[in-house]
Amino acid sequence: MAHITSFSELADADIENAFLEYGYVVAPVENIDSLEAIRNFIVETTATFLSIELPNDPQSFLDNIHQHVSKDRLNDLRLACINAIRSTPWFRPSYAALAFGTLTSIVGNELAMQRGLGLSVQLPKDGSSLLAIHADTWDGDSSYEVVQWVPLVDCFKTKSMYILPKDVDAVLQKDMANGQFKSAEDIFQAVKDDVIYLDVPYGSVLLFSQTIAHGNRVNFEPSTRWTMNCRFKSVLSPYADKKLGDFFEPISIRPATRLGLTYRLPGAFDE
Ligand SMILES: O=C(O)CCC(=O)C(=O)O
Ligand SMILES: [Fe+2]
Repeated sequence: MAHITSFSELADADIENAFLEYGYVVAPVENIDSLEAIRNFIVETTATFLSIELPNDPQSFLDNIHQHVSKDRLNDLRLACINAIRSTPWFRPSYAALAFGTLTSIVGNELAMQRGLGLSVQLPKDGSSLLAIHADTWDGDSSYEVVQWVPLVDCFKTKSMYILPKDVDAVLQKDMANGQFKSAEDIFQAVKDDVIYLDVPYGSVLLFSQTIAHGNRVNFEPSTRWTMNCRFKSVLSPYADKKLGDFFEPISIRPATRLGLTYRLPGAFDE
């Protein structure tokens, strides 16, 4: 085994540097069985909701769901999936397993995980459930949070989300401070030639810093987008509006921290 002589050799330099340079990384999932279980669960819940037979090909079923559901029933379908996820205890551990090594490199090994997972379903050419350009920190999220974004179908171009390059984002945030924009659409128009639509095929996971402006537009691909998202943060890092206990749940706390959190100095030392 190589003799370690610097702390940087103990880190996963490629992942750390990529995350710092771009504000995101796309990595292969670390546990494909968990990903398949997650996708099958969503397929089964969807087939039950729509009263249709279980398909042989889950990917093509999800990609083509717009042939079975209209946009006025889409939110009910989404909520049926979210409720089914909520009452399935294996779902969140499986979700965390998809990128646990990468999360450890980027966030740490003592983690808090969002309790309620997000699911986004976007039918082709449907503008009804879009997220305008934003950074979650503008609206009360802590800058220590990272979003784990998992596609259940291949996501690319407008079937995916976009993020700003870090240098463009830095200029944007300065211009925003100068009060230059009247609306989110104004902001988007100013940066629309610079946004990067992320290429995240099924079988990979995107981890991004929600301090950098991002969002989505109408899906102009001929297939439906299905993606999940969930926030992770280092359990002892500062919280903003979303608190430990209600929004976040600790999922890994090491024994020394457990001892530290419950330790009380003997009375005499407090005085
Ligand atoms: O999924 C998207 O298109 C955007 C997701 C997002 O804004 C978030 O997870 O913070
Ligand atoms: Fe966001």
